[in-house]
Amino acid sequence: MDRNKALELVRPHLTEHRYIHTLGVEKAAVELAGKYGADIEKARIAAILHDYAKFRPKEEMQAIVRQSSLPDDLLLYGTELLHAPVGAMLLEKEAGIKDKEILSAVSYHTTGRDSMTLLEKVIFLADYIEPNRIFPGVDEVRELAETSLEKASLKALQNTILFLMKQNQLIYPFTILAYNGLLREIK
Ligand code: DGI
Ligand code: FE
Ligand code: FE
Ligand code: FE
Repeated sequence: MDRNKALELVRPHLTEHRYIHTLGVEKAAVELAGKYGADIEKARIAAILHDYAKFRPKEEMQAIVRQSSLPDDLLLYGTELLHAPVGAMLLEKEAGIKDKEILSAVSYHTTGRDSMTLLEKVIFLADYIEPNRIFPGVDEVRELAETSLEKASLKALQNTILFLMKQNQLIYPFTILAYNGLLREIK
């Protein structure tokens, strides 16, 4: 899949705001891939595709989780998480994307997981630091991203976990496993 095909594929599924975010994730992912030695073209395509399912109705995403091999415990943590694994599933089934590295980077871009691959880290972090993001703490993560993919990803996860806790939101176990995994890698 080339860049234009990927952009054509996602454009009808995204709002203007989310499309601009997607282009920002592409830029950040290409930079991170270059800096840390990931496959630049895979990072580009995974970044463009990462929020493919963001606007699917939640009932549709829940039905896909139930009908597919995706873990059913995803249904117990709110609906915001679902667009990542469901997006990977739909990209494979609807759009014929076969590259497992790209699909797993899409699948884990929201929560992360234990022992993340290089490409998974690149997309996870690019989604967090892309140039249009403005939330508190993002500049600190951008600075860490200059020197360490793992330290920056860990800080992003810590911020997300703290944010979720302050809002009394459930934390998906993969989010915690990603945190533990990165901390172990750094130590
Ligand atoms: O899709 P984006 O907005 O670009 O970013 P994203 O895919 O990282 O999704 C961010 C959302 O996901 C945000 O609302 C927080 C939520 N989230 C991330 N980890 C968890 C989570 N929500 C729950 N309930 N539990 C998690 O572990
Ligand atoms: Fe997302
Ligand atoms: Fe299932
Ligand atoms: Fe995103």
